[in-house]
Amino acid sequence: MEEKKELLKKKEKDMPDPKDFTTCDATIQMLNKARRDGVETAFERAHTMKACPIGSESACCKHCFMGPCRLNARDPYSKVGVCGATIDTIQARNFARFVASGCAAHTDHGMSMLDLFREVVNGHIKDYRIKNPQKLEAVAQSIGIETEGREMMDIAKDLYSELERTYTQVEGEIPFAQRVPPKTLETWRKYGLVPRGAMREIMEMMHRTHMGVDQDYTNITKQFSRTALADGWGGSMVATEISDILFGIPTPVSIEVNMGVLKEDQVNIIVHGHEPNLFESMIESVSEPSLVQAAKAAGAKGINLCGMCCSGAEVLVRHGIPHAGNFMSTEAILVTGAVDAMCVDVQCIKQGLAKVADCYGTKLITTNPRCHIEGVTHIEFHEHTPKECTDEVVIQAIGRFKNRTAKIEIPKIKNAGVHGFSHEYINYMLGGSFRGSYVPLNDNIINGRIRGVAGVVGCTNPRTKQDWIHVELVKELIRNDVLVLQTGCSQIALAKAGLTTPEAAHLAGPGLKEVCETVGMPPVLGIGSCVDNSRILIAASEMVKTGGLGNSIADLPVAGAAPEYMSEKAISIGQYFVASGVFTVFGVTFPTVEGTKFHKHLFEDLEKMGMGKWGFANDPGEMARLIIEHIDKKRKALGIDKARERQLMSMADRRSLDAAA
Ligand code: NFS
Ligand code: SF4
Repeated sequence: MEEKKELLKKKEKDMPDPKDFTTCDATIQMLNKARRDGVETAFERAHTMKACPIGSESACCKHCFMGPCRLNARDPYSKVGVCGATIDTIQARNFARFVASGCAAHTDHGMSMLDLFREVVNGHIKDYRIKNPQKLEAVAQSIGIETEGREMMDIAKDLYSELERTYTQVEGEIPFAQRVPPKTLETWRKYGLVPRGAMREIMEMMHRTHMGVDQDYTNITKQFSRTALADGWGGSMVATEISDILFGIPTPVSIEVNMGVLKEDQVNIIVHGHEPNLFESMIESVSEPSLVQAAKAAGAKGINLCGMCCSGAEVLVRHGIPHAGNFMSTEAILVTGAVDAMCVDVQCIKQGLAKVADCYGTKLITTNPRCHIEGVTHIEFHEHTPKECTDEVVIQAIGRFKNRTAKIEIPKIKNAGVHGFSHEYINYMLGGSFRGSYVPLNDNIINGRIRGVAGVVGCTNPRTKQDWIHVELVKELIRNDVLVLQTGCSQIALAKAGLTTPEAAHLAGPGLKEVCETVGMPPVLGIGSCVDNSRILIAASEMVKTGGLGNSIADLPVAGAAPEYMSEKAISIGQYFVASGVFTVFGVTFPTVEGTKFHKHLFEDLEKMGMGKWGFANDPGEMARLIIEHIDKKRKALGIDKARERQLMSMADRRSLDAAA
C-alpha cells in the first residue's frame, strides 16, 4: 500500500506542468483541478505511454499470423517480413488501411444523413423537413437533374437515388465527380482514380491490403487515393450537402466559445460527436416547455445546451449554439463538475470520458447503435422518433442537476467570434447578392493582395501542446497575406485565440488586412465540421472555374494543413486533398520512414503526376514556410508573382512617404 502511494507520488512528481500540455487556459485550470481531485486524463496517459517507435513510422505489419513482422526503421531495406513484404509494401498497406477506416467513418456518417433524407422525402419522418429548397435545387442541378417546373419532392426523390450511387454504385463515376474541374478529372481518369461507390472502394482497399495481394506501393497508392476521393467528393460532400438541405446553409453568426459558456445555475448539457440530427433534436428538447418547467422546478434558471468537437462546430455555424471546446478538452470540461449530461454519438469519443464522468457524477450517455461504451448508459436515438432519446437525456440531466454533489468550478473564459462561412456565403460576401461570385477573390489573389489560401484543419493531439501549432501557424500565415479557411477542432483553437473576429484583421499582412476591412470579414474563416472540408473542395473548384488561376486545382496558390491531427479520418482527408491537387502538411508525426521509396512517392512523385503532395513539419514556423513557399511557387508558375512584388513595393513606397511626412 505504502509502496503504491510512493509510486503515485513519484508519478505525479515526474508529470509535467499542465502548461506544458496545452495553451488553452481553461483546460490548464481544469487539469490542475483534476490533479487535486486525483483524476487522470489523456494528457497524462500520453506522457506515460511512450509511442512505439516502430509503429509510429509504420515499419511493422500484422496483416497475417506468420507475423507480426517488425522491420528496422533505421535501416529499412535491411530486412523484409516473413512473406517477403518490403518496407514500402508494409507502409503503403498500413497507410491504405488508415484511409479506408477514415473514409468509412465519413461515408457511414454521410450515408446516415442520406438515410434520414430518404425517410423525410418518403414522408416517413415528420420531425425533420427540407429547410432549404434552393439548396436542394442547386445540388440537383450540379449533377444534371432537371429542376425546371418540377415539384420539390420529385426533385428530392431523384436527388436521393442519384446520391445513393455515391455509396453503392458498382461501376462508373460518383455523381459529384461532375463538380471536379475538367483538368483535375482528366488526371484522375488517367490514373484510374475516379471513385465508384465508396462501399466498393473500401472493400477493394481491404482486399488489396490482405496478405499476399497488392505488393506494389505505387499501385496501392492509386487505390487509396481513389478511396480517399470517395470520401472527399463522395461521403463527406453528401453529408454536407444533405445537412444544408435539411438544416439550412450556414451564414455567419457571432458565437461564444470556451468553457465559460457553462452556467453554474443552469442544467448544462453537452453534445459531442458528429451527427447533426441528434443535435437538431436536442435543440428541440431543451426548448420543450414541459422540460424547461421541470428544470426550473429542480431549481435551475434554465437549460444550457453547448456543443463540443465537430457536432459543436456544425451547429455553431447553423444555429449559433455556444461551443465549449475541442477534442483535447472533452475530459477536462467534465472536471468543472458543472456538466449535468454529456450526450455522444459517433467518432472521437474517448473511452476515458467514462471514468471522468463517473468521478463527477456527470451522466455520460451514448446514443448511436454504432457506439456503446462499456459501463455507460445507452439511450438509443431513432430518427423516426428522435425526441424520445433527447427528451430522456434532458430528464437525466435535470436529475443530475438536482442531486449535484461535485464541487463546481467553471473557468471564467469565453471568447467571441464569427463563424459560418459556407462556400455559398463566401460567394455572396465577396460579390454581393446580385453579383455573387468568386471573381473578387480571384482578382485579389491575382493582384497580390491575397497571396493565397490555406485550409488549416483537424484535431488536437496530446502528443503536442494543445492548440499551440494551430494558432502560431495561422498567425504566421495571415501575417503573410494568406487567407485561412478552417474546420473542425482547429477552428475552435483559433476561436479561443480570438482570431475569428473581424478585428483580428490587424494581425494580417497589409494586403489581406485591406480585403478583410473592405468586406468586414475575419482573416480566418470558420466553415464547420470535418465533413465540411468538402466545402473547401467546392470553393477550390469555383476558383478554378472563375478563371485566371490555372486549369486545375493543382495550379491554384493554395495549401492545406492538419498541424495536430490524431485520427485516421485526418489521413483520409489529407489524401483526398493531395489527390485533388493540394499541397498538404501534417504535424506531430507521420506514418512513414523517411528516405524510403513510399515516403518519396507521397512527398514528391504524386505532384509530378499532376496531383498535390504531402509535407511534414513539427514547428509552426517551418510549417508556414513550407506553405508560403508552395504558394509562391504556384504564383510564379501562373505568372502572377510580379503583381505581388509590385504590391509590396508600393507598400514600401507608402511607408517611406509616411516616414518623410
Ligand atoms: Ni475531425 Fe471531428 Fe476533432 Fe479531429 Fe475528431 S472531432 S471529424 S477527427 S478530433 S477534428
Ligand atoms: Fe509479416 Fe507478411 Fe504477414 Fe505482414 S503479411 S505479418 S509482413 S508475413
